[in-house]
Amino acid sequence: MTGRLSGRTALVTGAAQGIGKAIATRLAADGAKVVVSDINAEGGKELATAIGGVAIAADISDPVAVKSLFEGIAAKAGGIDIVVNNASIVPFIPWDEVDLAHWQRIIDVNLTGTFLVTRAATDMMRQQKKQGRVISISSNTFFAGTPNMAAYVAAKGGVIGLTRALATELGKYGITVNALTPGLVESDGVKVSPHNEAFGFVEMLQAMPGKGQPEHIADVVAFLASDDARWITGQTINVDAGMVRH
Ligand code: NAD
Ligand code: 4PL
Repeated sequence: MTGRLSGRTALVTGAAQGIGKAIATRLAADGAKVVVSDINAEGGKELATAIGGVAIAADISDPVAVKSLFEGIAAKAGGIDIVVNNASIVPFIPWDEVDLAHWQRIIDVNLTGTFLVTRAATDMMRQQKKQGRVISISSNTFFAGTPNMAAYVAAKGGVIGLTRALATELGKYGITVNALTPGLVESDGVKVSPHNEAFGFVEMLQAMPGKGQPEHIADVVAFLASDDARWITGQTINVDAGMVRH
């Protein structure tokens, strides 16, 4: 397929469902060869088959699994041009129930997992001596201070910090590093969680009516992955129908 991403290989983590699935589908439609990765191996395989991609299962919080993910990418895709850090746990947990075990699990997956994948992906990009794209999915909860997800909000702030620092260090290699902050999105995960009850409140705060959809996020990721976004780096693009302004 030809498109603005033809000839590029993209890794999308957490791509078996929700926003990650929409991102993988959109990047494939733009012509990219997509590596669909998820801790859910079955869901990943199903999507890879549907979009003509390659499925490689991995828990991004496990350094051994991330190492074998990138061995698989080298063997099956020959390299990587675009990495989309999308995999996360999206908890709903009041502060009084946040203990050390919860905190550590959320930081391990949502922040350290993003580090592990980004470490390996940018090393691979630099070996190829080509331009690269790092795109990480943060959340507008970092701006809003949304309740019932304190560890999540802290981890998402960490992703923005990593984005800002890494952009400076990797610019000279032609690698751009950016983050997106979606607002509440009606993803597969959100639909079956208490967050699904928040749409009324969130829509009241949005400048535009409607429920956020995975495709609203995927379309902006596709732009950041494209050559049109070559002069954008270190930025956080807020995609939430104007719920917050930053
Ligand atoms: P979701 O729960 O529907 O899907 C998340 C996917 O990540 C699942 O397929 C899951 O198996 C996978 N995953 C979870 N832990 C993993 C791990 N350790 N290793 C590999 N894969 C793992 O979530 P979603 O709503 O589509 O969210 C996707 C991204 O968007 C997340 O980073 C989330 O924080 C962010 N986000 C979501 C919303 C929202 O309202 N849905 C808003 C802002 C940001
Ligand atoms: C506004 O990232 O951005 C609920 C759940 N509400 O995960 C999020 C808002 C949630 C969000 C998010």
